[in-house]
Amino acid sequence: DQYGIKAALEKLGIKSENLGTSTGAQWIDTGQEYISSYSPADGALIAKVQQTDQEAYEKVVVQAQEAFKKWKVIPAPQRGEIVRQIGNALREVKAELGKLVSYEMGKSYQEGLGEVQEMIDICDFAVGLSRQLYGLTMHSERPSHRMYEQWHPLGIVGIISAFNFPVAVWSWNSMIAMVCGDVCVWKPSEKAPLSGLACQHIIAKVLSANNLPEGISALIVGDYKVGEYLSRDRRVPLVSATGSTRMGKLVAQAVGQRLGRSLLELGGNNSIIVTENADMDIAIRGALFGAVGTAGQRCTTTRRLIVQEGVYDEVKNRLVAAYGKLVIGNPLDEKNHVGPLIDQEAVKMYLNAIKKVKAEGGKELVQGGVLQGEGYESGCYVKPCIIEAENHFEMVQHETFAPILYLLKYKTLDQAIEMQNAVPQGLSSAIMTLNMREAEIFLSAAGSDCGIANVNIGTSGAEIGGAFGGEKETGGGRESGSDAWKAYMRRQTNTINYSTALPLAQGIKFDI
Ligand code: UN1
Repeated sequence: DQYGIKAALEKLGIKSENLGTSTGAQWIDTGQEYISSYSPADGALIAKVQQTDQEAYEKVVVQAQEAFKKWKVIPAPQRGEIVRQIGNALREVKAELGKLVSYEMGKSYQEGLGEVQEMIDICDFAVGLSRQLYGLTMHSERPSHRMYEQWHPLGIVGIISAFNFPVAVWSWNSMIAMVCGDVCVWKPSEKAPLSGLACQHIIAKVLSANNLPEGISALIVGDYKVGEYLSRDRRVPLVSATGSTRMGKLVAQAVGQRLGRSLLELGGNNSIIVTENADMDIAIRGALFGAVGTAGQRCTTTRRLIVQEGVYDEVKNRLVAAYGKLVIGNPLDEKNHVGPLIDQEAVKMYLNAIKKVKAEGGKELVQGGVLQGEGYESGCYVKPCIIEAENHFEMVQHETFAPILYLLKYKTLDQAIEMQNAVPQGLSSAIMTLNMREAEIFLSAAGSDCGIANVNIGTSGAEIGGAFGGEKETGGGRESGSDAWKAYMRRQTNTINYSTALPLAQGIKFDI
C-alpha cells in the first residue's frame, strides 16, 4: 500500500462492504447485490457497495419530500452557511478524497486534487450566491401597481453523474441546488460509487451537526435502471444528468414524458484551431493537456486539432515529439503524466475507434495500443495516439472517451470554423492565435457554435465561475457558475395592486 490508500479509505469512512442507499446519516439495507469497485490503476478490488432497489428508493424520496418542507423555508443565507461548512469539511479531506478519486477513477493524483478543489470552489461560489438569488422588478402599466419576480425552491433534484468527474460534477449541482432550497438525490456512476459514498459521509456529518433533517442529500447506487427511478418520477421536478448522448436522450425522453425538467451535460467533440498566428509553445502545451489529460476521458477533452496548412508540419512534428515524452503509468505516482482508462470495456472502444478510423483512411502519426507488462496488469493502460484524418470520417464525428487526437488541416479561417462546427456535439472549443481579428471572429456569432469558446487556452479545465455546458447533442444544459442556478428554482411573477380601483391590463373595460 505504497500510496496510502488504506488510510485514505479509513478516513473517508469506506469499509470493504458498504450499504449504498442513504438519506443522510441513515443507511438502508436493501438486501440487494453489491457492486464491486475495482481500481483501473492496479486492477485491485477497492470495496463493495450495495445497490438500491425500488422499495429503498421509495423511502429515500418520501424522506426527501419531508426534508424539503423544512429546508425550503430556511433563509437562503442560512442554507449558504451549511454549504460553507461543507466546503470546510472538504478542505479537511482534500488529500484523501483526491487520492480515492485518483485510485477509483484513474486520473492523476494532481487531477484528483484538482477535482476536490473544484468542489471547494463551487461551495464558496454557492455561499456568495445564497445572498444573490435575485429577481427583477418591473414597471406595471397600471397605476398604483407593483410587479416583481421571485425565485422559489423547486423540490427534489435528481443528479446522475458520470465516472470521469465522480465528485465535482455532483457538487456543481448539489451545492447550487442546496442554496436554492432544493433537496438532492444523487446516483453516482456505478463505475465510481465509492467516491460518491465518501461524499455522502462528508455531507451527512455536516447536516447532522447542524440538526438538519434526514433527506436533504440522499444517495442511491446502481446502473441506469436505478437512474430510471429518478427520470420517471413525477416527484422529481428536475433531473440533472451527465454522461453520454445516448444516455441523455433516454433521460430526456423519460423526463419529457412527464413534462419535468432535465438539465443535460452530454458528449463533446471539442477542437482547437491553431492558426498561423499562434504562440506555438502555448498551442502545443494546450493541445497536449487537452488531448491526453485524464487519459482523454473529459467531456471537454480536445479530440480534434484543426491546423492551418502553413504551420501544419511544425505543429505535427512538435506534437509527435511531445507525445514521445509522455510517461504512462499508475496515476498515484506523480512522475506519470497519463493514467489508465476506466475499464477494459473502454479499452475495447478505444481500439475499435482506431481500427475504424484507419479503415476510413486515417493515418497513425503516433501509434496507439494497449500497454502490457509490469505496472500495467489491470489491462486499462493505453497509449495516447495522434491520427491524421478528415473531419467527415465517421469516427471523427463521434466522441470516443479515450486519448485519440485527430489532426486536421485547413486553409482559411472560415474553413476552420466550418469544420469546428460540423460535428453533432457543441461543448467546448478553442482558437490559438495572437491575431485579434481571428480571435474575435471565432468568438462572434459567425464563429464557434459551442457553449464554451476559448482563446489561447485548451478546451478543458473550465473554471466553476462560468456556466458550463453546450449546444446540440451536448444537451443544452448549463451547470455551475453565472446564472446556472436559475435551472434549480421556479420563477414566480407577482403583481400587487395597492390602489382603490381594479384596472384591467391591456386597458380592457369590463363594467357592470
Ligand atoms: C466533464 O468532463 O464532465 O472543464 C467535466 C473541465 C472540468 C470539468 C469537466 N472543469 O474540463
